[in-house]
Amino acid sequence: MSTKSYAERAKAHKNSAARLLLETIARKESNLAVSVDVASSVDFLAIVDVVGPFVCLVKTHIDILEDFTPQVISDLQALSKKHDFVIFEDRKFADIGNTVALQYSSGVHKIASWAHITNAHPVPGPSIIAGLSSVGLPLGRGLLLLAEMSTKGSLATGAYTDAAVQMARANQDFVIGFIAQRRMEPVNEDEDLLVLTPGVGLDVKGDAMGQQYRTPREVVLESGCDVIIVGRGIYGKDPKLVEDIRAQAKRYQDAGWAAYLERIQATT
Ligand code: UP6
Repeated sequence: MSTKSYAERAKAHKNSAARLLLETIARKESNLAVSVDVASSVDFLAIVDVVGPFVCLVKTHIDILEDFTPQVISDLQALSKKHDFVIFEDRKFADIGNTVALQYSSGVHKIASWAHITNAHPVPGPSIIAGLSSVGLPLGRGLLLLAEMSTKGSLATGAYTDAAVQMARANQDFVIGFIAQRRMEPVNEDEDLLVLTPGVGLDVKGDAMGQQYRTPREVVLESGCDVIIVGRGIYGKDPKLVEDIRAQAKRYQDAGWAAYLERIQATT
């Protein structure tokens, strides 16, 4: 369990993307990330604008947008400045180093040019980090490894998760942490690998396709995670119900922050 505040950790972190995230969390008193998984660019930008004040980070699946143009990225970047949030493209890279370097830098989406943070499955081994860092490290980007997943029957457990942690430890210039369900205990005081956790919901326990939800309190206080990632819990009723989305974002921000304060108090 981390005994340090986000602000203290920001000062000590060596990766600029991790520092930016930790500073933003501390400044906005929000460990909430919203995952904006909708297919229309208009809906996407409208939701980002509404949740922006309440979040430290916006998580995208940019390939979901059916009317994508590069203008969406310019608009997203403008909203990131307006509301002070970090951008994480949840690309879940999973190929050989040469291919992921091309997927990260090129194609229609040019992810490395705008996403402060992206992520990868450790399944190909350390070469996936070499490929992605060849593009992202010179740009000051950060990478998360999927050490665990929120889904029922996930294969990312046990020795696989342990190997992901070892891969992260060996590449801490570029790997800033994990997508996981719990904190991975550090080997020493200097190690600070962040844990961003999806599968968070206050009202339901799962969906019809294997997703499993835990509460912000379970995730942040009991499991020691750093950021709660919430998608449909915030905009699921109807992406056009702006007042409801705002209220839900505030509700999750408050729940995530209360759990963090309780954790810090419990450990000091
Ligand atoms: N996500 C998970 N579980 C994982 C990894 N990633 O749910 O282990 C991502 C999904 C989705 C978001 O791709 O974008 O987090 C969760 O959305 P939800 O809150 O609407 O279920």
